[in-house]
Amino acid sequence: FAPASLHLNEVKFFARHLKARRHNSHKGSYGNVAVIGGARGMSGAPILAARAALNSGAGRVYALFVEDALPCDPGQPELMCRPAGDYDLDQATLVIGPGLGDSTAAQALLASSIASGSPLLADADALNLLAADTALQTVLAQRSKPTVLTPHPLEAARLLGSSIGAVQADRLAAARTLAARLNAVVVLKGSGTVIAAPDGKAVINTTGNPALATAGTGDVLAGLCGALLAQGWPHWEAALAAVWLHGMAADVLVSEGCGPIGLTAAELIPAIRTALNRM
Ligand code: NPW
Ligand code: AMP
Ligand code: MG
Repeated sequence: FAPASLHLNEVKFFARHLKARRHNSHKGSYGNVAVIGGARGMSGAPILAARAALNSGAGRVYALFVEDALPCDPGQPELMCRPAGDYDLDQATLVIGPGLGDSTAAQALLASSIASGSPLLADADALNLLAADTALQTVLAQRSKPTVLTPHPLEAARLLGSSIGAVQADRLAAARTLAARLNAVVVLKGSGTVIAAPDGKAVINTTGNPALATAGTGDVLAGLCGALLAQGWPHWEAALAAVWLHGMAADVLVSEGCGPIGLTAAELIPAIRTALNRM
């Protein structure tokens, strides 16, 4: 059956999931996000995801490093940066994968995250590790907590055991197959991002542009979606709204002359915050 397209009206409808900021609320009211990644040479990826989560309303955000934990992020000192082994994975919505690498420690963190009782978003290297471990795929498919996977076409191809060409030739089928097989909401990224659920429903996003074709924008999307999950959004709506807002932020920035050439992933973050508040 045909997919729906995602338009502003639907997104305004989702806004009911935005938690009202009650006068007597506190940081504990808006959820914890723990981003897990940051192998050597890729600390930027979890920092971008963690900054995106913080600026998208999560009450507390941890950046957990698989190796060489940064003492802090001087550009965003609100983040709590620490070694991943020092954190109880049941205490937060988990965003695992940005810059995670493929070390034994990374594999163990992915297995523990999947086994945790926390909502989970897996991206980037977490998906590559998952692609190489069919037993872990079975465990993932049995999770009872919300699971969101955000592959780009090559990550999707690795999970499907196919090629970028095959994924791109039928993006809807690729996203639906993965969603059904892994029992997760799947966000197949790229121009016309497809969001698919295990029951076969699927939506094609209408926002976004090639300004997003730059390093780190996927990491920002992961952090944004993690923040919505942590604030209590159901995972289908969180994935739809995150993809829509991420693309809308890029569209606004391009209209202001900040792209399509040279937009950076970090610049997306305040634009996402504005789009979220306007929503
Ligand atoms: P090509 O070039 O066409 O053959 P990889 P990665 C394809 C971290 N990062 N349509 C494309 O293939 C990430 O979080 C760290 C079609 C492309 O070359 C990961 O952990 C950063 N094809 C790790 O790096 C910032 C598409 O996939 C290839 C496509 C590796 O992630 C950067 C890339 O896939 C990065 O986020 C599309 N729409 N999109 C940091 N600052 O620390 C992608 N492809 O080889 O898995 O590498 O995505 O860069
Ligand atoms: P990643 O490859 O993980 O860094 O993710 C890239 C992000 O940018 C995803 O959200 C993609 O959907 C988005 N993106 C990349 N290229 C385009 C494009 N040409 N049009 C729209 N969105 C794009
Ligand atoms: Mg990525």
